[in-house]
Amino acid sequence: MTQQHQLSFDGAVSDPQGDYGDLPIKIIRHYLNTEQQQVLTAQINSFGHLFSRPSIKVFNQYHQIPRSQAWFGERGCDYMFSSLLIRAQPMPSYVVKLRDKLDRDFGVKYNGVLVNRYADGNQNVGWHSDNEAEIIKESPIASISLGASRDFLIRHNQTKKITKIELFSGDLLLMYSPMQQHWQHSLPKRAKVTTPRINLTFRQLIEHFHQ
Ligand SMILES: O=C(O)CCC(=O)C(=O)O
Repeated sequence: MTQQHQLSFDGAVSDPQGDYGDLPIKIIRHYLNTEQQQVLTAQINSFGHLFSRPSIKVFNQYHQIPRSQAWFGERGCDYMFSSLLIRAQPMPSYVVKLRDKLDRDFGVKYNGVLVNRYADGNQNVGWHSDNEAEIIKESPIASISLGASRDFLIRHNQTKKITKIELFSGDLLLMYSPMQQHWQHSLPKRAKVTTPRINLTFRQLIEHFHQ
């Protein structure tokens, strides 16, 4: 059964700092204030024992992912990552507060969040789309940045045109359909970055997809 998300996208990009053309995204700078960023960062760091760097198969060889990650979600919202089933851990309290704020502000109730931690600019994520089968079709993805500023790249699948956006601590990036169908994104290595960054991508999952 296909479930539909509750938010419609009107095509407008309201960020005054950038022209993202026809990209189905919206960026809200300073969505979280400094205090909110600090408490969230401290709490996520206190859950360090839940973070791991799983090995995934690329071209027949296993490689540890170049960042650490943890998956938080409601009961029944487990997540398949490169053929590894990751059981949902309960969301920390400030992550719940942020999830509820996104619901109030955008009318989307997220039930899962992938948290990536990049120790420094040598850690990254390669080109991919957030198109896992358990994500509700056409639901928007909300991405929050904390810590070091990093370049975020978006590449069109056909034209290969790349758009670079710098994401700063506290920024919210909303990715709407058909972002995951027509574009890929990545967070490239940046040697000059020496401090950590945390990213939370909130997703709407089909409950009990992995039974
Ligand atoms: O760290 C980021 O901003 C990107 C994270 C990402 O691409 C993902 O979680 O799918």
